[in-house]
Formats: sequence, C-alpha cells, structure tokens
Amino acid sequence: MAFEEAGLATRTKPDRPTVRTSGRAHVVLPAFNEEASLPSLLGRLAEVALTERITVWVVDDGSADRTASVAEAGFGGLDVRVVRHLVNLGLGRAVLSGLRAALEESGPDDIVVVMDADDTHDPGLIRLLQAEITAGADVAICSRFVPGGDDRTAPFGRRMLSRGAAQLFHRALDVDGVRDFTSGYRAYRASLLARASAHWGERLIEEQGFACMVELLLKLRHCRPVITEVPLALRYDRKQGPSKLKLRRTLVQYLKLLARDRLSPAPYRKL
Ligand SMILES: Nc1nc2c(ncn2[C@@H]2O[C@H](COP(=O)(O)OP(=O)(O)O)[C@@H](O)[C@H]2O)c(=O)[nH]1
Ligand SMILES: [Mg+2]
Repeated sequence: MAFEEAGLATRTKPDRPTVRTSGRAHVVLPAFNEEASLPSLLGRLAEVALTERITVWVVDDGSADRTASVAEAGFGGLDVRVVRHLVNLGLGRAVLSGLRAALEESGPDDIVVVMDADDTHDPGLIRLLQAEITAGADVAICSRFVPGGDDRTAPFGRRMLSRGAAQLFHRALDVDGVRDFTSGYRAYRASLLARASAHWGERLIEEQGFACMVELLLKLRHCRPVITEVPLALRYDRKQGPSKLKLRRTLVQYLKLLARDRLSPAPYRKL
C-alpha cells in the first residue's frame, strides 16, 4: 500500500464489514465570485451526471459578481440548487451551509462531496470517490500527495503552504490514512456526516477560513472513520483570477487550530 510504503499510516483498508452504497452524490461547491469558472465546471459535472446520480449545491457566499445567477441558470438537465448568504461569511460557513442543505435531502446510501468552484478539480474523480466509499471508506480525499497526484500547476507559495501543512499535521495529529490534510476536494459518507452534525450542531465547523477543511477532519476523527485517498492532479492552470486563500492568514489559522487541538483535544466519544 502507498501509505505503508511511506510509513505514514497503519489503517488504509476498512477493518469493518464492507458497507455498500450506490446512492446519490451531493456535490457542495462553496463559491465566492466564481461567475467565470462556474459555467465550465457545471458543464463538466453534467457529463458526470450522465452516469452518476448527482445533485449540485452551489453556496453563493455574498458574491459581488453574478455567481448566484450563473448557478441558478444551471446547465442542461443538471440538478443544481443554490444556497445564498446575503453577505460574505467565509469559506467555513459556506461549507457548513452546503453540508447542512445536502444532509437535509440525503439518504443513508448517499455521499456528500465538497470541491472548489474554481474549476481546478476534475469532477470525473467523483466516480472514484464514490467507489472508495462503496468499498468501505467513510471519507475519501482527493490527494495531491499520493502517487499520481500533482500540485505542479499551483503557485510556489501555495504549494509550500499545502506541503508544509501536510507534514505538520501528519506529524502532530493522530489521523490515519491522510497525506493531504488541506485538500478542498473530499467525499464523506452522508450517514457519517449526519451523525457528526447531530453531535456537533453549529460547532461542526467553527473556522471561518480555509482551516475549516482540517477542522472538519479533526471533528470527524472522533467517529473513527476509515479514510482513504485517491490521486488529484490539481489543474491550477484552469483557474480564472487569483486564489482567495491568504497565505499568512491561513498559516496562522492552521497553527492556532493545531495548538487548540493539542491543548484541549475534544474527548473521544463514540458518535
Ligand atoms: N463561500 C465562500 N467560498 C469561498 C470563500 N473564499 C473562497 N471560497 C471558495 O473556496 C474555494 C477555494 O478557494 P480558491 O480560491 O479556489 O483557493 P485555492 O484553490 O486553494 O487557491 C473556491 O471555490 C472559492 O470560491 C468565501 O469567503 N466564501
Ligand atoms: Mg481552488
């Protein structure tokens, strides 16, 4: 196994009976000023929808551009729902709103995928994520840091942040099966998220910025999920406009999150 080769994780295969799922994929797209990228991304999602059952949840987070109307226009027969924040509340609140909306309509066999709305993530990977969860994973991460994964097209500073954070979190946190802690492209078994959401409520995601992705993994850790990774070749060259990630601010958020987790880890509870 790739993880074992690298001496990183001990549990990459499900150690519980396989739980079959063949449900719907709810695809949550947190979007802030993404009018330029959404049409192409919705078109690529519509291709996946030819063979998979998909509902897309675009969370327009107080965008100043036409993100909401582009999302509402949809693409062909693709099932697109739009959740709106009237003012910009940040990535964390947007992901939380999207997860909650998706969970309200999801069944036990469904999966919930979160991916960037900037069209740098290949929607074709949703099939692989679905397959991982069908095979028994509870969380499947599109990872830049497994063989076949690639972050070459991202700017230098951005790559250093993601790589540094991956090393740091790997060393400091007790989460098996994860190399790419900050990837914005992941799938979750809906029933796992529903349990965690019932337990944590509004506190499921408290981070407002990009650290929310790591925070969610840490909160889910208490459910003892099986986590696997599939390779992600990031296509930053498709990105229209600059990243919304602020390097220094995000680094500080990561360090604070880590410090909080070290100092007062939430007690293990079976959820
Ligand atoms: N809802 C919401 N989404 C945001 C915000 N900031 C960034 N995003 C979205 O989060 C995703 C990640 O941001 P992006 O610029 O792609 O970051 P990068 O690809 O990691 O450099 C994109 O889909 C953005 O539209 C925000 O304040 N609110
Ligand atoms: Mg992005």
